[in-house]
Amino acid sequence: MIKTSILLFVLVGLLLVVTSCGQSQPAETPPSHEHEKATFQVEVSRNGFNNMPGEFQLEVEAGQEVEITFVYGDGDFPQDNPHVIAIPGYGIEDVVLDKDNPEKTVSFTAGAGEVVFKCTTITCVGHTNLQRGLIVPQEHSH
Ligand SMILES: [Cu+2]
Repeated sequence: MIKTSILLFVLVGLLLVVTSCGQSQPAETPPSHEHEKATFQVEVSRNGFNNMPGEFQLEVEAGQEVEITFVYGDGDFPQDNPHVIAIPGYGIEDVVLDKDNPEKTVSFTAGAGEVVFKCTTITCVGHTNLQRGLIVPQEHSH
């Protein structure tokens, strides 16, 4: 009798395994809600971000992968004019741009809040023109 019980137990166990295997069909590919990566190129010069001395905005979507390529824009200046770009809100610091480092790409996932980027070296010419870069998540509808 005990043997029969054990046999039954094993059989039921096997049945459960088989059933659960049957249920774990590969799921259908879920519809893609992935946002396309946002890529930007931003020239950094004594005249501001993309020559805009005031506020300069990059519009993104929350949750979106963002890639920003900063390009040194003071190559026409008689002296080297190094800039150090930081996006503290995304843990990005010390993006050095100068004649020897004309281009640098950073990437991050956009959050829901507005984040500032700016030049942190106080020795560059045009420093005050490089303090109001903003990464702004936009409301969007599907
Ligand atoms: Cu600067």
